[in-house]
Amino acid sequence: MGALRFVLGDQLNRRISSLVDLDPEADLVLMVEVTEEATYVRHHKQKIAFLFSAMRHFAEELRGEGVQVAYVRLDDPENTGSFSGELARAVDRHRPERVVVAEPGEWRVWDAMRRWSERLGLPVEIREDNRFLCSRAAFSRWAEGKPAYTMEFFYRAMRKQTGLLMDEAGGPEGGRWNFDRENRKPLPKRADPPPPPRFEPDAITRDVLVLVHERFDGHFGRLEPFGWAVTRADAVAALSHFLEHRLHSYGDYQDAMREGVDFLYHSALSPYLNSGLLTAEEVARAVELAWREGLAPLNAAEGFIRQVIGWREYVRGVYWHRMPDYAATNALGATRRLPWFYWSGETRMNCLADCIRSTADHAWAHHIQRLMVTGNFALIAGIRPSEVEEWYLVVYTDAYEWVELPNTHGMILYADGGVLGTKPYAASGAYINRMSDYCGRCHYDVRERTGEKACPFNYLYWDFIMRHEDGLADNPRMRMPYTTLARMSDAQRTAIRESAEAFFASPEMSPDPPDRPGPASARDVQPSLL
Ligand code: DLZ
Ligand code: SF4
Repeated sequence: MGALRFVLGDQLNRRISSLVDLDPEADLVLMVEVTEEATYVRHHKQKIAFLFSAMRHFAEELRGEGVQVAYVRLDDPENTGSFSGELARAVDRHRPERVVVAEPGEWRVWDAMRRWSERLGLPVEIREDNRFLCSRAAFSRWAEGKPAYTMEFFYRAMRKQTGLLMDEAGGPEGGRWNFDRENRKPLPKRADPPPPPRFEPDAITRDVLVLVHERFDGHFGRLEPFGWAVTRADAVAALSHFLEHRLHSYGDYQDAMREGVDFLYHSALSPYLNSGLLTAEEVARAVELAWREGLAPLNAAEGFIRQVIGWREYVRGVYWHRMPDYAATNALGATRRLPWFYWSGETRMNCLADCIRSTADHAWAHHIQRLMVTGNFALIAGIRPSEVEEWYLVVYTDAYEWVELPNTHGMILYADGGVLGTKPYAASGAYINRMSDYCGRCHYDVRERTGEKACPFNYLYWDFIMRHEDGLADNPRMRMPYTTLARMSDAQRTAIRESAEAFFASPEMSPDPPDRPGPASARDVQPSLL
């Protein structure tokens, strides 16, 4: 036979570089469901189900085209459980001339992949992942020698490169590159955002749901109801629904939160983008067209396109440019264990309870919940980066390390000391109160700064500011809080310190499940979840 083309679970695109020159007569496509990928961190049940079902559908589509596919199911008795093991077994079985694969999304897999050729005694061609608009090499050329990787400049270069939202004179549409200032409105009471469509599980998905229920029942999150699109056609339908029903208000309310309204005006397309069902380019072009046709204002289209061709490409670039060292830093010296409530959702802090509930229900939460609620809390409470990172990688359907690590390690936790962001995104309860309706139904009082009833975000924020005075007070973007801190009396500082200490010692912050004391980590416990 000709080439063995290995397609990983997050590479489900017919135009991916590893398939562009596929010869259906001579080549074979290999796809494998393997325990190692599902359990190196214990992914959310819906994330595994989404990917297995999308993989099985993709294999069916290829077969429908006449392509030969070797698809190894998780419950195949001969399954060795790993990418490397399954590739070796497939090479033994099919004796290809060479292996072709697109570069993976995680350093760990890349590291193994680089050794495949030697291990197999066969040429292994690792091709650039052409789903990204900026290659790893192009990003490194852009970043090399720069003292800071300023996302805004990267984004402008991407706008010029793609021509997206550029006017005829070569400038940005609307005369500005960035309309972020317009995109911070709280949600008005009367707003009633239509949720994204749900897709009824077909026979393939139902089979996968049974498998996930049997094999991964101890993993975090609810498996059902399951409503993600698992085919390209349905992902395209989800994109159309977003363009028609939510894009128009995406910009205005992208930072808003409302209890029990999980999707607001967000697209929830990230699982499809990151697994290959949709590409960044087609989604960004569709959004631009929607704006040109008058379906959405410029601040919405620009805000969305910035996330897709700016931020998303940028974090991937930083990841590959800085790995493997990037993950190892802990600039703020955070060492506290991740509280158990991140897994159980059982906390009296209403904002956190709702964001974790949404995460358990859908394996998804929107960016401001991830950044300013679960993320902000982990930052100001000083939670150990590796534990927070594992949580983010586990719980979200769209999470692969290339996107999760820079967002968590850099953007949320400032553990990279400012490679990605210019300051830590720390905020007190006032921010959450301004952008949501969470505080009205909370056990804690957002107006109180210290004491038992005070919102923990308030004293943890000021405790964070005090703890890091040495490292952060000179940062020009932190001038405001340090000016306020300088005006605080010793008694106020002591009260903050004492409230924080009492909270850290309270059951809310325990890293262990209430009925199971002792060391526990997400890897070795069975969260009995929500
Ligand atoms: C996330 C994931 C899971 C849960 N399972 C599989 C799998 O069984 N087979 C597969 O090919 N890919 C899976 N993935 C996605 C991989 O983890 C992903 O391709 C790597 O992290 C590299 O990006
Ligand atoms: Fe969250 Fe504090 Fe508001 Fe409660 S009072 S919902 S803990 S911000």
